[in-house]
Amino acid sequence: MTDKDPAALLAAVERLREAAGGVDLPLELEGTEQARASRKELVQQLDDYVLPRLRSLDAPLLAVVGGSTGAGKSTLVNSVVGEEVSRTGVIRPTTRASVLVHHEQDTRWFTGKRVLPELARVAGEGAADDPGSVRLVTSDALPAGLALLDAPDIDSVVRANRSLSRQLLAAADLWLFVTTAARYADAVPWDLLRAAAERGTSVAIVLNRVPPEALQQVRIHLASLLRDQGLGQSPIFTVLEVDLVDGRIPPVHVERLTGWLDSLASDARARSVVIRRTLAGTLGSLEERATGVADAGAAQVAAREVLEQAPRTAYQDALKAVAESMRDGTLLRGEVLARWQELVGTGEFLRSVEAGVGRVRDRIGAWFSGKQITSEPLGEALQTGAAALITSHGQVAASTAARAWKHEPGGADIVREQPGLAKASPDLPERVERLMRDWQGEVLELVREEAGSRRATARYLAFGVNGLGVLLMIVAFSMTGGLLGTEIAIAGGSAVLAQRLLEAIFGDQAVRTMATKAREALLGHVERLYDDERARFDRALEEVPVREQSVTALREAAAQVEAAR
Ligand SMILES: Nc1nc2c(ncn2[C@@H]2O[C@H](COP(=O)(O)OP(=O)(O)OP(=O)(O)O)[C@@H](O)[C@H]2O)c(=O)[nH]1
Ligand SMILES: [Mg+2]
Repeated sequence: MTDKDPAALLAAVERLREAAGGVDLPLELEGTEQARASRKELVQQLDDYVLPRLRSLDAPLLAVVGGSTGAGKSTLVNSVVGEEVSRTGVIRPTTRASVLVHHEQDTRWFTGKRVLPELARVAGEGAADDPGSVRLVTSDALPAGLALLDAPDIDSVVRANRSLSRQLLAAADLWLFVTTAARYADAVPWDLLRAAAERGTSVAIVLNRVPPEALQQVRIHLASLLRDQGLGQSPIFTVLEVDLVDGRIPPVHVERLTGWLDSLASDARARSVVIRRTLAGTLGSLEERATGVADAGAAQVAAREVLEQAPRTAYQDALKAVAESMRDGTLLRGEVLARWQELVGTGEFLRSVEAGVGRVRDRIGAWFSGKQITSEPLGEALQTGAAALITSHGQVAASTAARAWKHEPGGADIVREQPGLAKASPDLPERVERLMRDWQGEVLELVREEAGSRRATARYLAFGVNGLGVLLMIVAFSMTGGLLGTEIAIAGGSAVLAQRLLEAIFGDQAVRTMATKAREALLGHVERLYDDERARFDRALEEVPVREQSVTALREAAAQVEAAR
């Protein structure tokens, strides 16, 4: 920490706290779990330690006693204080919740939520085994200005202990690391010590339970290990293996340690050096850690964009496929063709129609008059065919989009939680039917409007609005691009014939316009329907909010802290 503007630094760290808490990591991507843990650690350390420390640099120094289970942490704290403030035991691990010992004068610093705000304060003897609590104990044996916190172990099988002890160590001005002659080379403590060294945290080591005959050797070895890890400056306090008196180490054996703690407490400068060293180290680590979280947030944004795109593509493809089938005559085959032939017959009439528009005009009325059959079955067949097409492409789109999600990072969980996404909405066929009815109404309206603008001819009357509507549907289902009105002979020429018949009544320009309108109206309906279907995917994504802006905010806040520290 430098002498830059402390208020600016505090404000920047406050912003960083908000921004880190605001980053969204809801999608299960590779590394997300790790990123969530990093974010939690970052946010906790800012709340537990960095912010309170920046707000009051002169608050008591908090020394957290950490180490392996059974190393004698609680025994040591009791011995330093000269009374049993923390339970010790033979069952591993013993300590589950933390105990914070401080001088009476310092009470105000710890009763409130200034530090470790997540932990409930428990006073006195009460059962303090809830890991979410910290028991506050006052002691005259400790000097004012320094508090000791007995933490759970860092390495037992109890996961809650491990995470709480790490949280507590992250809130320390000073790590008081307790290890034993038997276990000082264990891996877990060294991983933590290395991290502390890298960060610049103030660390002191207590080498406990040392057999007198091994003292020299073990101490030298431990010192060299510490040097290797960049902790050569950390003081080592050795405590000989002795018989406990009232469960405590006799004062003479912890004299050096208590003496050092006393001098630290009474020397404002020395205390400030320890405090600022750890604080500077932590402040220096913030940008990198925040950037790591921001990167994870950015990966979420990217993954989410991919997830958004997949259903869009699927439903666009479905709409394209429907449009294509309406163009290429697919809808005019099979049942439709059969009904059409029923209506107009085959062969001769068709050939006569192809011979020329003029002749058609002359013959239509005659040809149709007196026929018993109606255009209804044809209209039915047309609509049923189109409806089936629209429904099936809607179903394909749903399963395509869901399958894409299954294979995209972060998407699999959503599909697993909402298996219904893989199928079209249950009421899709119903809605398609309604859509076709609406469209039919519009087609008839087109015919009526066009007919109304000219006199009601005999030919018009011969077909009736419904019959002409059916013809218009046929033309609409066979147009290439809709605008050219190209006379493509499809499905036995039914489209050409329908077009000729309509043209005979309305003229070719009007027929082109009507067919284009009819076609576009239907595609418009289908597009809206598919939009609704796709919205189910959008809603599923809304439940996993990922805001790019929260990532940007975190990056900016991290850079501001870096500039202000
Ligand atoms: N003889 C002797 N026994 C000790 C000493 N320190 C601790 N013990 C015993 O070792 C056992 C564990 O001590 P604790 O103080 O409970 O250890 P801890 O590090 O707090 O353990 P956890 O709370 O589980 O993390 C207890 O039975 C203590 O009585 C010591 O210096 N000498
Ligand atoms: Mg303990």
